[in-house]
Amino acid sequence: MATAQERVAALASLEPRVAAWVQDVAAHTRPARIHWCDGSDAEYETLRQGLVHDGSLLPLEPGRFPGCYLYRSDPADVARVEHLTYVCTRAREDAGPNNYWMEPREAHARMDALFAGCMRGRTLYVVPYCMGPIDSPYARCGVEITDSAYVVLNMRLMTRMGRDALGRIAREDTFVKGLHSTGELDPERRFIMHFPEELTIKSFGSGYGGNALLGKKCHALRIASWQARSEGWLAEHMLVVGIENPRGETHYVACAFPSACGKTNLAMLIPPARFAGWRIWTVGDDIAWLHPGSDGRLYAINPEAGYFGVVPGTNASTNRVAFETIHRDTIFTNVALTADGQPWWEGRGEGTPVLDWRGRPYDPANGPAAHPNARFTVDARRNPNYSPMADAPAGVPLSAIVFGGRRRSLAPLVVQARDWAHGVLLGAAVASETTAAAAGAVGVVRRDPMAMKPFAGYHFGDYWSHWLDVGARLTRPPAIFHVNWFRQDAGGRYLWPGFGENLRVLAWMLARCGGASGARETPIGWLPRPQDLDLQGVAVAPDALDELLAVDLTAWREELAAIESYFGEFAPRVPAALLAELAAARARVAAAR
Ligand code: SAT
Ligand code: MN
Repeated sequence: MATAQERVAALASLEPRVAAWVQDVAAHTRPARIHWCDGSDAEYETLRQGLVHDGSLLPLEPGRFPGCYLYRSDPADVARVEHLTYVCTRAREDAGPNNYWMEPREAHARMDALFAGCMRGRTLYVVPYCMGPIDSPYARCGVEITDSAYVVLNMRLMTRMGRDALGRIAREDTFVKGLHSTGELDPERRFIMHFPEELTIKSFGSGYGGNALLGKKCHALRIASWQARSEGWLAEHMLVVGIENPRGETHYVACAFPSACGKTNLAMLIPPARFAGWRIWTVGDDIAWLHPGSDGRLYAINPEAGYFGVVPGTNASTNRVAFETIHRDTIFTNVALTADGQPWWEGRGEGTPVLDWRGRPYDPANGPAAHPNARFTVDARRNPNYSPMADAPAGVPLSAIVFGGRRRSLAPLVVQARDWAHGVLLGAAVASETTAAAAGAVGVVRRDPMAMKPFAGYHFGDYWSHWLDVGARLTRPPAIFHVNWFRQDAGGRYLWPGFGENLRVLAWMLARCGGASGARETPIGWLPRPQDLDLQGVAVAPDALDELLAVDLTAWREELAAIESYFGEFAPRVPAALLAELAAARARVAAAR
């Protein structure tokens, strides 16, 4: 058997460009050791044991949660930090008003100063990874250098990581370089910098999720959206599901909702009793790369290989698939603990917390027991409904694209766009109440076009143009919809039950795609009439339904004016065709009574 040293040498010799970069980084960061990750089970086990040994991973009660561990992040490092996340393009305008921008030389200088000597006494891990099925022409590779073993474990679960990825990198012209150090976890010395023109990411000072697992938001969305624009495809913040009807036909749908708005729940939806014989197959729960196919349809792959989902609220009735999936081989981050060492979170439905997410004796006066952005990391193949098409190199053809936001009022349960360009308007106008997935105030309405506000790696005006261009290349484009599962009445009660019942809305959409269900035309698009939705067996009061499917023209007049002034922030790069769509929508609303 090869020694660890021989294995490293063999891996390094596979790819001299990576080896040269690793040497440069090591000379600057001064690690005590360098470890090239091969992605093997044995390596995973060794790293995991190391973290258990030093106390950073806590094994959970093995009877109910075999192979599960708890990781507590630094209490000041629990979410993405958008105000510290930059897109560093040579021309400021290319990053757009939707991104924080820094001049690339200055950004490199700042980051290099932070990285100088930062790995002294630590191990530098070289993490080669592939985003997307390893043999897909649409997949793209990267290498993350990190000094966090927790990051390595998560990258192993979230990406195709190790030897095969490195082999692919050796055959390709480019790879994304991601450099990460947890530093001292000092929020004052924390930055996540993107250099799309150099296919480079530098992230310092955070060990959390989207800040540190560089394959995820940094590569698969910010850098990839930039690459996608020049290569003619789309990198989107979307789940992808296959919806199989009782006749055995499966249609694929991609849905863009902001972080912590239920993408994972929808991706793993369990049909209500009324929909016996239907099945939902998960292709992905967070990110989709979309490519026009030679047949004029739009194809999706999921660049990820695991789920980094919100834990609180997950239980047998909200998301039984996720609930069962996370009972083995799962890393929990920032959940609470019961007396017998089980993970606990608000909405788990059983057990009592004794230690909160920070490891303190649980006291409700300190807030929730589990952090509201507590997460699970688990291999997607553990999901019993993992789509047999999830690893298909060509991806899956999309029948529909669904945008959505979390809005107490205004946006109806569902509306269908008139055509692709109108759908781009619906996507560009997405607004949502903020959630705990990002640092900052929760519950404030903000515009979040295509749910990409924190993730588009370039100017939104150019991004909308690109969406229109991609649509123009599709002879059989997916239909586009907008949904809002989060409507509330005056008393703050949800009007729609959500979760599995959302299939009723999805079924209407698919029937629309096949021309088989009714709708009424309104100034904001096509809405189902109450009789168009299958509501048998669901408790929605008739007046709640009326409210869910109403179009309040006065409110929409204001909304469209607000959208116009929002678009104004992106002038002069907002495409004329999008402004024309908006003007047409305003004219329709103005003409309606
Ligand atoms: O922290 S992550 O960016 O990975 C999760 C999310 O915000 O969707
Ligand atoms: Mn997300």
